[in-house]
Amino acid sequence: MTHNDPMPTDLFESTRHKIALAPGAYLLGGFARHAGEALLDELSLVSIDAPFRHLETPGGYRMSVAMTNCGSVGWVSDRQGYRYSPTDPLSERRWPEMPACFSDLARRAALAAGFADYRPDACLINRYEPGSRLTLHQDRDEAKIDAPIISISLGISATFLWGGPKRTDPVQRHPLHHGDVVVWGGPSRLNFHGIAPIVTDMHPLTGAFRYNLTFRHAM
Ligand code: MD3
Ligand code: FE
Repeated sequence: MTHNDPMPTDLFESTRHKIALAPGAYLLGGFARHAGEALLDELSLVSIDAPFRHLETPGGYRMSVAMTNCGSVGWVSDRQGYRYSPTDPLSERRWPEMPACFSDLARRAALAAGFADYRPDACLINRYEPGSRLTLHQDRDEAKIDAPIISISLGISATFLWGGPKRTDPVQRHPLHHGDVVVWGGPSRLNFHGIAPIVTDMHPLTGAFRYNLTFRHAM
């Protein structure tokens, strides 16, 4: 190689827009953009079998984010608490299978962030409309807490809030756009995080909605 050659940043995938947010946490800007249409087509098939619904929190509140799942288990909430369930409580059938383009993309994103052989068993799908928000929380219902969580943002943009290991730690804001992928592993895996209330907007592929896929090693 001569001194003029471009730097080979990554042998496997373009990670030109890889930003370290925290130890073990990376934002891969636009990593999933090329797959946006395919992901949204599969998402709409999943939601025919397992429709989006507003879950109830253990405290009795209706979540403003609508959710569904695919994979061998799905995240659910009701008056009993939060848990992973192999069946959809609405239909009492198994959740739809995780589409191959979902698991492929999650696996490639994990690899780009340094996590080899990522095999998620759960994909929670969140649907946001204007005003929907996710208050600061930790994701700690997963059995394999050392495996990273991978998030793919689709549609209109959002402001991601992320703090530290304590609820009272200072919160930083970061915009998430269509096609952005976040990989949360290592020491930041249990950090508090959320989504600020969604501002009205339009996206050519999703209209007034934002979708977020999160991949987890739940069982
Ligand atoms: C930081 N979803 O589903 S994804 C969730 O955009 C959730 O729908 C948000 O938080 C969304 O639980 C944010 C980014 C994310 C996911 C998991 C994390 C950030 C994280 C786990 C630990 C720390
Ligand atoms: Fe979360």
